[in-house]
Amino acid sequence: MSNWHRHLPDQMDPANIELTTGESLPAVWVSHWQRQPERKIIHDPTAGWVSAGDLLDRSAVIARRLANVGVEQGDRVLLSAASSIELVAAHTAVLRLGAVAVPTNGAYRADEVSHVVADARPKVAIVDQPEWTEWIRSCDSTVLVTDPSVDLEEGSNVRLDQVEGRASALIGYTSGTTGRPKGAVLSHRNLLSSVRALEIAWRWQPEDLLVLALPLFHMHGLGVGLHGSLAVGAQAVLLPEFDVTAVFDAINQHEASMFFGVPTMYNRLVESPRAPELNRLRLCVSGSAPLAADLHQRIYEVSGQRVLERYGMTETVMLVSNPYEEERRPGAVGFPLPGVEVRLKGQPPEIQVKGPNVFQGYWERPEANEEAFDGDWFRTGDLGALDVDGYLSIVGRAKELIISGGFNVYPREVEDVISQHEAIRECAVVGETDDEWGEAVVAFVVADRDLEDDEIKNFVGERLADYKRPQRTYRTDALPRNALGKVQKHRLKEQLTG
Ligand code: MCA
Ligand code: AMP
Repeated sequence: MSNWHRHLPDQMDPANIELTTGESLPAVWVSHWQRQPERKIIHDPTAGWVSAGDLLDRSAVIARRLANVGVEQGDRVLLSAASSIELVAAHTAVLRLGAVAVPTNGAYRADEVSHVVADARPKVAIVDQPEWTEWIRSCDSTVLVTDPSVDLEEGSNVRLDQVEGRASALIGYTSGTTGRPKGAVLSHRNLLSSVRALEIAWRWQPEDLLVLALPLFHMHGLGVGLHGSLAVGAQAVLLPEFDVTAVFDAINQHEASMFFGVPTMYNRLVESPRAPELNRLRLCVSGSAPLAADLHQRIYEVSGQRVLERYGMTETVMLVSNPYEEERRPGAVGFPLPGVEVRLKGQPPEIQVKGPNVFQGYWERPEANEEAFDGDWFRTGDLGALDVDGYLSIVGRAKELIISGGFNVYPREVEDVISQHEAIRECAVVGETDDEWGEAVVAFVVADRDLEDDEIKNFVGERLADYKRPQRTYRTDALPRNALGKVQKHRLKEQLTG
């Protein structure tokens, strides 16, 4: 299925769509910056606005500093910090140098950080949490750790913006069924073709101003929000954390036109007495987790805003989107974006995808790559259905995954940690339907003794990111298993709903 025309403005011919011509992300960004150096492009609450010319200069300085400590094309640079202009300058510098950004979730604890460091082997880490220095160095003492100002000595001139579209730009860590995150390697072409498709489909214009409260260490905030704004030559206002009042204030103060968020954010925005202010925006987009049809409707009722839901993945950037002009159908994710082809294969039908947006494969994981592709189709692990009008819906997941507030949690990773607890004999982790988080992580345990409510939560929180902590723990005498001894998680979920 590739009915891209559903996304195109009337006069645009699908045959003439050229998403990339082999250029890199920074080549596109820099061409905007050079053309209008005085234009204000990114705002953060501490530094105010940065102009295109300033970002051009600042990213060049940082690129020279990184080059001076030995970072070369293809080398990895880990980045993890709250959103700020400093972080944007560092990220764009890494890409201008031809190095590969490894954005890393700031909620990670020591073991999770060590895993990324050991796997990606970055030359430099740019981080804003002091304890990460110790965690990174104890894993690999050769990594140079610096804060987002990247206050290093500047070397001589280096050639910037030289990489080609097929070069690697970013490694996004995402887990598989094994629970240990794998690095999805995305090229400049992958990332650029996806934002070009969104530019067309969402009518993204240089006049647009995006309120960006998503973290810049996952694809949604970074690969869509930031890269898109820079590639279009539009503006973005960064919020270092999501706060309902700050979002509405930013919409008003900056006369914003767009907001991108996960359903949990919309759930909080719609509860606010200021919810009608959402109608000042030209476009509200939701993704990363299913947007409940009744939340979609509630937002419309209080604000007149029809949220546009889209579907993406770290490995594929953005895949499918509701149309801008036709009906934005609640409960559906819409049509494949320009350049993207989608098919449903197997029983139950799995969503498979190909296109210039599909990643290069998992970093140093040949076996995982074998499993992830069916010929040249990438297997998303999501289950889909098409309605009579051709809208795609996500109806389930073939992969074991919990999505809590837009963050992915792999049950196996949490189970491995709970199993280390001295009182636990066995455990199983599942997602429980939850009004605020979409799904909440919960644990079923067979334990030797009574457990305090927060005991497992705190035990996991010391070892894994806070959003992976089980919000509730249920004690049971035995876990339901099939004849082969495999835990029947669907039966545990039935207990929760029944
Ligand atoms: C925070 N907490 C969470 C989560 N976030 N617990 C479960 N799930 C979460 N997602 C914990 C906090 O540690 C805290 O614990 C308590 O919940 C309440 O914190 P609060 O301050 O209310 O939360 P918050 O800091 O406001 O965070 C909520 C959030 C955040 C803004 C919705 O989760 C978020 O930024 N989500 C976006 C994730 C995202 O960018 N996903 C894109 C992935 P305690 O009270 O014990 O201290 S990319 C992707 O999926 C693909 C490509 C796609 O399609 O986009
Ligand atoms: P990630 O690995 O963080 O990139 O998460 C990708 C996964 O998020 C997809 O495989 C889907 O399961 C899920 N996802 C993203 N967008 C949506 C959406 N609009 N509705 C339902 N699930 C979504």
